[in-house]
Amino acid sequence: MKRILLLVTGFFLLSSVFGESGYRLWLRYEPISNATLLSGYKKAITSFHFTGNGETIDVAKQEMIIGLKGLLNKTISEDKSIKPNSILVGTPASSALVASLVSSTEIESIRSEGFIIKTTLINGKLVILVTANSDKGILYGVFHFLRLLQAGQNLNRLAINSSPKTGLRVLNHWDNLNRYVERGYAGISIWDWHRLPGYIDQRYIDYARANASIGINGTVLTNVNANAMVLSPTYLEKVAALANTFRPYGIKVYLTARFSAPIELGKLKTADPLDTAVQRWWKDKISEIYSYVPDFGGLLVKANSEGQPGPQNYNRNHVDGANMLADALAPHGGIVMWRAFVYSEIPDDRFKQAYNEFKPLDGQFKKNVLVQVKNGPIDFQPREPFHPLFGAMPKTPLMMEFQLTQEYLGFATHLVFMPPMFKEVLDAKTFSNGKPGTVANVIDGSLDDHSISGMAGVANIGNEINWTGHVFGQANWYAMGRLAWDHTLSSERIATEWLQQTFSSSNSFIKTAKQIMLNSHEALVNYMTPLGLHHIMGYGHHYGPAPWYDKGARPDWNPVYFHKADAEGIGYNRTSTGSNALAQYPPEIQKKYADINTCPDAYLLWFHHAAWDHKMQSGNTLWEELCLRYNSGVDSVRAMQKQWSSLKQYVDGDRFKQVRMLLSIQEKEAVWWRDACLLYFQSFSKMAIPAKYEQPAKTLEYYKALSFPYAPGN
Ligand code: BDP
Repeated sequence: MKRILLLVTGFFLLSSVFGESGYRLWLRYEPISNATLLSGYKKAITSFHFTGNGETIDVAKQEMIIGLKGLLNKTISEDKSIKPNSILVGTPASSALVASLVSSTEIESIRSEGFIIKTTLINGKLVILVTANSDKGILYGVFHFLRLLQAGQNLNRLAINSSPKTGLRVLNHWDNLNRYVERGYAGISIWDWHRLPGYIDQRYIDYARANASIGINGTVLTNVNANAMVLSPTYLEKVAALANTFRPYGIKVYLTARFSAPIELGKLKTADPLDTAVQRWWKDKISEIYSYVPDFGGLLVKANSEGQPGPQNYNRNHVDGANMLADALAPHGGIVMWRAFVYSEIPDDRFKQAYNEFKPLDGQFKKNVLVQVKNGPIDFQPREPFHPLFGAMPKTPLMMEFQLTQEYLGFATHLVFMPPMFKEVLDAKTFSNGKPGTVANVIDGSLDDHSISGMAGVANIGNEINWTGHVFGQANWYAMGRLAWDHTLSSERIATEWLQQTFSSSNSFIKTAKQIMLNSHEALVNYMTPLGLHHIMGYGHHYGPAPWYDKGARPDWNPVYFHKADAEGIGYNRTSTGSNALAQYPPEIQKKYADINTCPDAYLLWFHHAAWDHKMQSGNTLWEELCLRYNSGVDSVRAMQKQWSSLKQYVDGDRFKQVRMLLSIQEKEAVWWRDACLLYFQSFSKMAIPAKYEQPAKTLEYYKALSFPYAPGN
C-alpha cells in the first residue's frame, strides 16, 4: 500500500516537473473549476469508507484519495463511522451493511466485473454507495465515480448499474523484445525488458491505472509477429514481474505464441500440431508459464499469414493449430485468440481469403478459442466495410480487432478520433444464422449466445512522454476501453468524457473541441481514400500516398491491385460480375452494395469499378465527386486548425502548441494526398480538376520521386 502511494504520487510529480506534458492522460484530476459545483461536491463528500481489503481494494482506495484530493482540492479521509455525506465502497460479501443496502436482484443484475453506484439512505443519512460482486467491480466503480464528478454529475439521485458488454477487453502491443514497436509511432516499447524483472518502471503502474479506469482487463505484451524467446525462462521471469504489477488493477497478461517455438526453443524437428511430441512440448511450456504467472490469460496467435509459421506448413488447418494450444491452456483456465488475418499469395481477391479459410471451420474450435477478426476484410484501412466473417461463424466466438496505432491513418501526426469509424462497424446490421443483429451483437456474444467474447485494440502506446505521440491519440486508447465496456456509447459521449478529463470541462471548449474530434475521421477519409478507395499508401512503411506503386513482391501488396484505375474508370468490382466477394455477405447486405446506382458513396469503389463519368447520387460525375471529396478533406483540416486556434485560452501552452504544430503538418500531408492522388488518377480519367479548386502546385513526377527510407514503424 505504501509503495503504491509513493508510485502514484510520482505520477503527479512528473507532471509538475514537465509542465503539462500529457503524461497524466485522462487521470489529471484537476480541481473542478465551476465554483458552485465544487462547493456542492465538497458538501456532498466529506468522508469515505472502504469495506473489505486486498490489493485491488488498496489501489481503488488510493485512486479515491488522489482523485478526490485533486478534484475537490481537499484531502478527504477514510472514516469508518458512516456519516451523512460519505461514500461507502465495498462488496456485499465484505460487509453486512453494504449487503443490507442492495437487494439480491440488484446485485445479481450486474456481471462479475460490473458495479452499482447509487445514492441511498443509512439511518436517514444521505450516502453514496459503490458496490459490486468483486473487488475488480469495485475498482471499476471507483473510477466511474471519479469520472462522474468530472462530468458534473448531480450526486443526489445516483442510480447507475453498469456491466461490461464484452468479456475480454484487451490491448495488443506489437512490441518486440528489442523494444522496437511494429507500426509504433510514439517512441519505443514501454516494456523495458532489459531491466525487468528488477526494475519496475513507474509507467507500468500508470499504464495499469489508465487501463483499469476504462475497463481494460488484459494486455498482450508482445508482437503478433512473434519471437519464441519470450517463452524462455529468462523472459517469463520478466513477464511475471509485469503480471504482478498489473494484477491489483485487474489486468491479465497474455503473450503471442510463435507457432514454430517447439523447433526454436524445444529443438524438436517439427511444430506439427498433430505430433505428440509437439503437443507434449506445448503442454509443458504452458504449465511452465503458469508456474511464473498463475493467472496467465493465454495466447494470441498469428499463423500462416505474412510469412509467419503455422499449422498449414504441415498440411494441417487453423483448427488443428488452435485446438492444440487450447488443450494445453484449458486445465489452467487460459484461452487462445487465433487471428483470422490470414492471406497468402493467391490468384483470387485477397478480400475473400479469411472467410474462405475460416467459415468452413465453424463449430470445430475448442471452447476456449476465440477467433480474432480485424474490423474489415483487408487491413485497417481508413474505411472498410465490416468483415464478412462477422455473422458467418455462429458457433465460434469472434473477437473484434481494431487498430489504435494509426498505421494507415496518418501515424501519430494526424488528429483522428476513431470512434465514429469503430461505431460504423459495430453498429453495422448483419445476420447470424438468419437472425438479425449488429456486428456488436456478434462480438459481444449475445446474438449467438456465447459465454466468452472480446474486443482488442492494437495499442498506440510508446515511451513518449505523452504515451501516444499525439495527445489526441490518447482519446482512441480511451475510446477502445469504453466501447469494449459498452459499445452502445456514442462517439459524442466518449469525446465529451475524454475532453472533460484530459483538458477542461468548460462547455465552450468542449463544444468546439468535440466538433474537431467528431469530424476528423471523415476528413481523413476524404483527403486519403474517399468513395471507397483503399490500400493506396506508400509501400512497406505505409507513409503518404503512392497509388501508382506496382513493384511490390506480391500483386496484393500493390496499390494498383486495389484501385484498378484505367481509362474506363476506377474501383474493384467485387460483385457477381467481378470477384464476387460480395457473395460472402448475407443477401440483405449484398443487396445494399450490389447495385452501382444505389451502393452508398462511402463504399462505391470497394465494390464497383465505376466509370469516370458515372453519375453519383449527388448528380456529380465520379471524377467531379472525387475532386470534391479530396478538396473537402483538405478544407476540413483547415477548419480544424482554425477551431483549435480559437481554443487557446482553454488549453495549457505546451499541449496547445503541440497540437497546433501537428495540425499544420496534417494540413500539408492532406494537400500532398489530395494532389498526388488526383494527379495520378487524372492520368487515367484525362479530365480536368475543376477550376474552382486549388490546383496542384507540384507535378506527379515530383510526388512519385519522394522516398522515405526512414519512415517510422516499419
Ligand atoms: C499489417 C501491418 C503488419 C502487421 C499485420 C498484422 O502492416 O505490420 O504485422 O498487419 O496485423 O497491417 O499481422
